[in-house]
Amino acid sequence: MKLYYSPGACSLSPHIVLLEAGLPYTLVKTDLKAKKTADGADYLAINSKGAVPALELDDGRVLTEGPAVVQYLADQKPESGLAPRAGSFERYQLMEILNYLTSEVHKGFGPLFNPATSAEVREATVAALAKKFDWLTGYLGKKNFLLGDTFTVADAYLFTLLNWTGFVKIDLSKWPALAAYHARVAQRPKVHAAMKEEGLVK
Ligand SMILES: N[C@@H](CCC(=O)N[C@@H](CS)C(=O)NCC(=O)O)C(=O)O
Repeated sequence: MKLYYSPGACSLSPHIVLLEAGLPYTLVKTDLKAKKTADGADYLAINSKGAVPALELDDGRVLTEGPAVVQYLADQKPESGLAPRAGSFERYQLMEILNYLTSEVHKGFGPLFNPATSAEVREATVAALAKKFDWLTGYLGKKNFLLGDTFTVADAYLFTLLNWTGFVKIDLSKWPALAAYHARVAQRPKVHAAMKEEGLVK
């Protein structure tokens, strides 16, 4: 399988999942502005939406949209526990939180990555994200991971999103439980390995 990624982007989530699941993969770095892969191929021909992640299977089929990609990967290694069994209530709870992360949290960061965003819009965007972080704090509660004691694909996604607070200068220490969660997940060997492969840590 090939994972099309950009360093530190939301594609870090499936990258972590590939490593946690122990699946073989190759990484293809993608220039999101130029819409070109590192070897000069037209990225729009791979994913016409122009966004990462995209997962290319060995038979050439391509799957996009982070929440779908990570569930596909987890289902290749059910014994990894990275996703509850398909069809179980717990699996719908995983989809519930993945959907929240993708539509409410991930997209909530959008204006903060746009250099044209005004100070007023930035302030409103940070205030809206703060409410999502409050909610996530309550949802996490005293659990180690989003769904309980087991690291799942949802944790790979939330970790990736919380990582962005550093880039956009949101002080995560205002949410001590999320900051502790982020630090805990960062220590997982496979998470560290993914960050290292993307050049995010030494
Ligand atoms: N709905 C997509 C969104 C993916 C997305 O927002 N990717 C960003 C990086 S985190 C991207 O590639 N942005 C560049 C672009 O859309 O042109 C998903 O969940 O996978």
